[in-house]
Amino acid sequence: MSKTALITGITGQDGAYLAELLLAKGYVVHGLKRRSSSFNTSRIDHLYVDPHEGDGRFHLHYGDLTDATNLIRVVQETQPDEIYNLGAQSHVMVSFETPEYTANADAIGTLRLLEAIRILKMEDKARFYQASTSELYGKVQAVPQNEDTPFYPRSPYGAAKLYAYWITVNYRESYGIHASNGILFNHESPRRGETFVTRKITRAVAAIHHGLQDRLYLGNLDAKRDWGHARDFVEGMWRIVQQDHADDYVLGTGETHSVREFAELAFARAGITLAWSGDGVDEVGRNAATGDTLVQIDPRYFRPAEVDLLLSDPSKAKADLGWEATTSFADLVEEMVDADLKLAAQTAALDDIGHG
Ligand code: NDP
Ligand code: GDR
Repeated sequence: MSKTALITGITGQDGAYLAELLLAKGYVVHGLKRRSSSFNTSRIDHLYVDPHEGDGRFHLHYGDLTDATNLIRVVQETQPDEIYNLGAQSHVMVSFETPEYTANADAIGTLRLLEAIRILKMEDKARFYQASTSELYGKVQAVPQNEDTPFYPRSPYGAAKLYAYWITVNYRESYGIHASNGILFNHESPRRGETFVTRKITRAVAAIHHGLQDRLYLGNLDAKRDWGHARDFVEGMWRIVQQDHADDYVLGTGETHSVREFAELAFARAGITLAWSGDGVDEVGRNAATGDTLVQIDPRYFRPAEVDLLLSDPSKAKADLGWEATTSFADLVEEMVDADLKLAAQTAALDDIGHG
């Protein structure tokens, strides 16, 4: 008998990789997608089988984490063995603009799903995975950060995810639900949303390379992140859910790099060496060969409170799950730049024939 999974956030970066992984393992996969006035399923369109053309194992349901009755109905109809709660307003900077909505979707949304399990008396059937985050560590208390490092969130997003983390622990301890947190450090891919810093950089590098853009505006170049590849991390999520006993795990690479280093490597992949000069908001990154300014600081991208340094200690995941990140920082940057160079080449070609 194949297992059934329900994924919230299936249209996002991780949802798409996780759906692929579970389908490859023989699961029936149900996903929650939001109604939108334009198509929002580009990351998962390749998985969809038109019901008129075949009996696929991949099904989408309209829904939203802010809508409890919808969640209860979808859980009841799909009877999942495993629920992966990946849905969230996931942008840290945007959470400062939309703190209440972020709390509603990311914190109370998690509670609504857990309550759905309880209301439907599925405590013994449905295992639950919560997409927790290294943003919980926030203001640096210690490095490297592991499952015992104290939390100190630095954004409405981090604070909402803190509630989601603890309510997941609480429902495990109170009601015996197999509920686990994956405390995941940053993970990226060519499918990464365009406004996260890695993808913003790789798209700009590609656009600059093809003459479609002159300059890239960034905020804090000195923030350091532990960046891995999303494909590795969804495998870790699945392994967490397969454990006999639910628990909380850090997943990360154990390496940290600055935004500046990411930009240097990304430009280098397109054959451009960056040379930095100036200080603070006046710092610029020039093309070392031509002197053209390619990177400039825009203070609009500075956050009201910043997370300066994230560095994981993923040793518990290695010991208990046999999980390790397999993609190096350099390979990640290369894959992302190469994918965006291809996309930019298509745009440039369309521009050339007057379709831009
Ligand atoms: P994305 O932003 O790419 O995807 C978020 C998903 O959540 C999208 O499918 C989005 O739908 C959906 N969503 C947003 N709001 C709601 C809502 N109110 N109801 C239902 N669905 C909603 O995020 P990632 O794939 O990168 O991350 C997945 C999860 O993991 C998130 O919870 C994120 O906070 C967390 N996380 C991510 C890390 C990372 O580095 N990527 C690290 C640690 C945690 P739509 O497509 O319609 O916008
Ligand atoms: P983060 O990712 O906040 O770590 O959250 P993001 O890529 O947005 O920022 C990383 C760091 O880069 C700095 N930065 C910029 N960030 C953006 N977005 N745009 C810029 O122009 C820019 N310039 C510098 C930021 O200040 C920050 O320090 C991601 C999300 O996926 C969360 O959902 C997830 O929980 C965490 O990773 C782990």
